[in-house]
Amino acid sequence: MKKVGIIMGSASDLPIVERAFDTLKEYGVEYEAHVYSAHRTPEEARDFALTARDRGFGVIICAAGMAAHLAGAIAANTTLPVIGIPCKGPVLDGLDALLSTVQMPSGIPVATVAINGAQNAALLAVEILAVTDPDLQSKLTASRTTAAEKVLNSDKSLNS
Ligand code: RP5
Repeated sequence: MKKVGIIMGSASDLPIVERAFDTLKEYGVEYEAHVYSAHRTPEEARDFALTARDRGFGVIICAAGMAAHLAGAIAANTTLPVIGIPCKGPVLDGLDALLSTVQMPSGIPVATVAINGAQNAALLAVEILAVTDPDLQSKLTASRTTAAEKVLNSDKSLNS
């Protein structure tokens, strides 16, 4: 199975990104995480993107806050799918990172999840890998069934 690459712009993003680690572990998906900054360590970020496909990665998740250009900078150097997590920073409630990540000009896509949406980023990565992995697809289906049952049980308990 292909691996998921997870890059965060700063160690300060780790508390948000940890949710993605947990989700990938739940699905038994191998991942490799790094702290690489688009502006503080541009060479390392670029090298990761350039070599990721040959090193067995199938998708890359990038988490960054403020003027968050990490996902775009990674996407510029790979044709692997890139998922961006805009991280909430000390000002503007993460709107700065959201717009910086989601508003990619045409030609270089970044699939952007919600502000701090690390779980969905991981799930989207799993869904991408599941396109060619029936076992992973079965796990995703089972998880959706469990989630639906939980909602329906909540509904039932309201009216009993
Ligand atoms: C971004 O700037 C990082 O992704 C982080 O969210 C934000 C602040 O970084 P630190 O100053 O905490 O290292 O590059």
